[in-house]
Amino acid sequence: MAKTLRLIMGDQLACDVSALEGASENDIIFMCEVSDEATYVRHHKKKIAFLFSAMRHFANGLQENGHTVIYARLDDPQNDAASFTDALEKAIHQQSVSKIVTTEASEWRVQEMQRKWQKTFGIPVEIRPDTRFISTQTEFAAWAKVRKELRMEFFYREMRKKTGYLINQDGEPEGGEWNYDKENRAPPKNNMLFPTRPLFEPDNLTAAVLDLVATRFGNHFGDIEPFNYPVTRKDALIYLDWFLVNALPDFGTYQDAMVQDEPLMYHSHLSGLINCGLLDPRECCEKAEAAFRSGKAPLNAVEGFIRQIIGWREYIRGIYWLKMPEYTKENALKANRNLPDWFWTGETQMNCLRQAITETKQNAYAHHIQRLMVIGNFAALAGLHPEEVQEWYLAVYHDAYEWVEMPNVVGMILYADGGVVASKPYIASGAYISKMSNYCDRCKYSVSKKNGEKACPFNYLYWNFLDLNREHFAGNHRMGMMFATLDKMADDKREAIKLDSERFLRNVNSA
Ligand code: FAD
Ligand code: DLZ
Ligand code: SF4
Repeated sequence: MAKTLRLIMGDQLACDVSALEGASENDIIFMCEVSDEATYVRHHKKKIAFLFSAMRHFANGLQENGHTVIYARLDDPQNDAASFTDALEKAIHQQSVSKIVTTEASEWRVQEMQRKWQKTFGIPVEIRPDTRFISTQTEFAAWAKVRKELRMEFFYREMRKKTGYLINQDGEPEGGEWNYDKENRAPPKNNMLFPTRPLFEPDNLTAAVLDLVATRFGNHFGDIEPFNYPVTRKDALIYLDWFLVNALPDFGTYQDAMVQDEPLMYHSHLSGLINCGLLDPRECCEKAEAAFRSGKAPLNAVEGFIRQIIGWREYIRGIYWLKMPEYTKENALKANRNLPDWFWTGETQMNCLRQAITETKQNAYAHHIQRLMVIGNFAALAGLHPEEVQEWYLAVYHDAYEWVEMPNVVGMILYADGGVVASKPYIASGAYISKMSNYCDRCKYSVSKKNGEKACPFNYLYWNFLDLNREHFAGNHRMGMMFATLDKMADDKREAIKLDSERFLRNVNSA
């Protein structure tokens, strides 16, 4: 009997994903581990292990609920398919499939494949929208079309109205303001104690995946052990509920703070779970709003958290689909330096970068301000090539998929899109990192020194960046003050900045 095959990809692990709508007993649900997905960039070992384990648990759950699931494991000797297309071709022939139902892939690269399947396989392929996002691509494009500047803040307000999150009975934003970001910038206090996270011991299934990944992808970046991520819907919900009670109340205030050897602080660590489908963005926001309404978390924390999800996350996705495929090649500032070697080892004497990259290596995670104002800030100031930076961010984080990584890198940290995402570059000298962290106390470089071999490199690179890119930012009113300060500097000071920057960048691998 001819059958319908429903494909579920590794970031579609939700029971209500559109490809499963209307599934009947006769249908085959197909999932596959394929080497191309793990190697088109050499993903962190923990990311591959996380997804394979989550996929296998998800498949078991579907089977327990009575579905017929065909699951191609990477270590199955019969599975020689390298790509989704190869794997599907094999399954179609083996199972006499007459139709494919799939949810649109989250990435351009995979959507290109999906668009070809109908012709390649000669059977109908139904590509359904991904309803897990709050805004559709059409909605975003319509919003963007009538605006000169695509600022997140205004899109976010539309999302607040659409969802009704933190909107009071009069239709006004809760507390009278749309955005409480100004209350979310406290530096860390001394000797802060952060709540201890629940850890999820690997079960037999996860242990087998860890062995597989260690064997097949042992030469990829990152540590595989210890591995204690939640990998099931049940554990993901435990993790979310833990966050709401133990970390959300302080999430807002210390959102921009960084502390030595504290990789998570009050951050949710939910991005990987949301992006792969184990958690729904709406349920995260609704539970956070309930915490506010019952007096368990303050408004600045809950608004901040909801803004990250329905504001930044949705906006970033909108930009990706609006600007692809050209977006990947953007390089407005003509940055062309290679990534320093220590991006792959963490072995640099700049403590802020050593911390952020070492934690990335250990956990496949760094929190937002480390990604933005330490690693990203450095990448912009040092003029690293956007495509190399994109590849790095896509490979090293467990939550990374091109749709979310690319606009954050191209638009937010590198200003490579010429100002679509950011109205001015997110750059700062060492003073910012010193104010927002306790990293500088443990650094070989001195944050108070502006020039010379011992000076914090962020200090001179910051002014050097402005000097080098002066023409590009000439008409940018938000940067007028920065250039006025630069212009007031004595000539010998500006010369020292230039020479320090050149010396540092020449020897960047040993910095
Ligand atoms: P929290 O700080 O607890 O925030 C809550 C949630 O808000 C996150 O889980 C995430 O879903 C969402 N969120 C917050 N900021 C953003 C943002 N800028 N874009 C999209 N979603 C956001 N996030 C990814 O999910 N995947 C990526 O590949 C990724 N790459 C990034 C690259 C750069 C250069 C930068 C600056 C940011 C990137 N982010 C990415 C966004 C953000 O840093 C991570 O979502 C966040 O650090 C994940 O940790 P968390 O779950 O503890 O987040
Ligand atoms: C990231 C990833 C990896 C490493 N491996 C697989 C895989 O073997 N099978 C799979 O279905 N998905 C995997 N993924 C996630 C996909 O890369 C992701 O679903 C697509 O890129 C979405 O466009
Ligand atoms: Fe980073 Fe500079 Fe501080 Fe060192 S002194 S930790 S390089 S900001």
